[in-house]
Amino acid sequence: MKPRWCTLLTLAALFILDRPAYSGNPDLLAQFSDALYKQDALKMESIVEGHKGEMPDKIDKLIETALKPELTKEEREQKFYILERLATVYKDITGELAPLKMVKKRSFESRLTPAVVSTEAGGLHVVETISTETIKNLFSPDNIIISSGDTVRWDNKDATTHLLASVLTSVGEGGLFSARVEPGQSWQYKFNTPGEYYYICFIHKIMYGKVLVRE
Ligand SMILES: [Cu+2]
Repeated sequence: MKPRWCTLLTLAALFILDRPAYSGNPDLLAQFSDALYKQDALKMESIVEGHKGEMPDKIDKLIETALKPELTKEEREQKFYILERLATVYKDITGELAPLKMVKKRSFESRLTPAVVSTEAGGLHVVETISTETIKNLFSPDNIIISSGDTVRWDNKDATTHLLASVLTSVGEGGLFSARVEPGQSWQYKFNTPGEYYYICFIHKIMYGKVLVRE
């Protein structure tokens, strides 16, 4: 394990944020996050080992908890971060990847706006990268449903370079990578295989988008 400063700082911040919510109400996630903060791998494993049989079910329930609408964005991201670590330990112990994929998928989706069916003539759908007054670097629209054989073109309408579509195989299908796309330029991709494609900008890793390709 190669701890990096940013990871350690994130963990420290998560732990501090995590404390008030859980103190006095120790549960699986709280115990695990405590072990995670202490980098106590053995403890993390023993917590997962102790709940191994019920873990997929527990992870499903914990995902629902993380998606509760009353949570702030930070609280949600913190819960998903710990859940991802939990599901990773579960995968390492059992070899089962499904719960980890589900955590990543639901966490990713929690950052998107509701999906819209894109009905462009000729099957060419345009997604722009924009920055608004308040938010920098966005895909717009960020969550579209298209048909198999359609093409999505990403137009960089921003003042920064973006790597427009770096699809995460760890979350959904495929594995495509655009080139660097300078302001004013475009990049496009034809989706021939139905499935769920989750993508980020590889330069600004806080830019999230999804293309659902139907039959
Ligand atoms: Cu970007």
